Amino acid sequence: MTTLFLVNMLIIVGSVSAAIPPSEGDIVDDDIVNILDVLEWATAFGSTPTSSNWNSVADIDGNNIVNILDGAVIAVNFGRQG
Ligand SMILES: [Ca+2]
Ligand SMILES: [Ca+2]
Repeated sequence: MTTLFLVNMLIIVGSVSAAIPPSEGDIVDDDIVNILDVLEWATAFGSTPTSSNWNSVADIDGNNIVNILDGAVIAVNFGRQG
């Protein structure tokens, strides 16, 4: 009974956390935070909405500039898989 309950909880928790949203660093939305997301962020680095290299998804904290704070979110979540 208790074991079955725990297994069910793990399944529920696992399914809820299966996908990583772009807001947690998965800019290239493939459910893993890796070098591709870093490259996408680096390409947009320093950009604002009027820049030719602007990428709204890379602006993770939504302050209209892609900078080190957005990169920090990627760094914190680097290696995570959904
Ligand atoms: Ca990714
Ligand atoms: Ca930002």
